[in-house]
Amino acid sequence: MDIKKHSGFVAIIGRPNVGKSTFLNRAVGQKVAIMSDKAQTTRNKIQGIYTTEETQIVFIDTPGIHKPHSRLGDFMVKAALSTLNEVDAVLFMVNATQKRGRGDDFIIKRLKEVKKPIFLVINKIDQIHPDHLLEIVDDYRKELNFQEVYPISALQGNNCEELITAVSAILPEGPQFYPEDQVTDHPERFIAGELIREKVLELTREEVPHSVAVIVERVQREDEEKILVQATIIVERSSQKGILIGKGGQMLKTIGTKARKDIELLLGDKVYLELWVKVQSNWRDKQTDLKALGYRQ
Ligand code: GDP
Ligand code: K
Ligand code: MG
Repeated sequence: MDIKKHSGFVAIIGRPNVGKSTFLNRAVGQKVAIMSDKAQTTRNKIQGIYTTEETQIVFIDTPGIHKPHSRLGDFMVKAALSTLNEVDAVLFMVNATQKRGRGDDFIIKRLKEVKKPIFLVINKIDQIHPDHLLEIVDDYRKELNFQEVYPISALQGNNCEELITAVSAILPEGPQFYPEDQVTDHPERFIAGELIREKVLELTREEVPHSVAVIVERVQREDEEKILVQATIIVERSSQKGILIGKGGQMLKTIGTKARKDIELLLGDKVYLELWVKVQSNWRDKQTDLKALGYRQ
């Protein structure tokens, strides 16, 4: 007997830091979206692909919807909103440890116009007392109709399998879109750049804001054992360049070492990573620069 195959596209939406990337990475079992405790680290639509014999779910990690402050911000909001009309289901992720806020309400307003099944995913339940759960569910239920409600911990894994199974069940019957060993359709170059950016945000704390971008110029096999990766970190001010390089180059070295380890996991080979830092003021507002950096509309 043939196994019935279901496949489809599922958007994950939620305000910054609710745990979208963490869930996505857990679902596909590999690091495809960067995680950070700072808001708005995910800029592009990253597709994580979950494949079993019966199911293929192509997850789209939408950038957090927020009030735009620049061209890049505006781009991110538009990208997130357009995604909602192209998918088979939407996961609306909220943070169990925070009250419903303006960010959630902004999304709810948009979701009211979405005709696709919406799952309410209440994340970070590892941090709350179970008694509070019903209250949270009611609070969102009075705003929107949900297909189903799932309390999860993306970090610890609780209920994630169940959520994936429930989502699979409502996807249309049809062939799979991607080969089963493919977890993302983004080029490895892009992910490598995201991994470098993740380390920058992690290690520089408040000093270097989100104005940092990373361009991976080259990913090239050097010999049988080694892959050369060359990348440039772009900042807006020379003071930020100083911070990134650090005393005697120490900061850049640490960023490089940490990023290299992750890129080695990604590429499955030894990596030689060369990093540069370049100042380019106001890149966020220059349309041409955005295109050059790969943020296509
Ligand atoms: P995103 O902005 O929605 O993609 O959120 P991230 O996946 O980057 O997560 C933001 C922060 O929340 C990170 O520090 C995660 O480790 C943390 N986080 C995500 N999921 C959980 C969870 O289930 N429980 C706890 N305690 N923390 C979580
Ligand atoms: K984040
Ligand atoms: Mg994210």
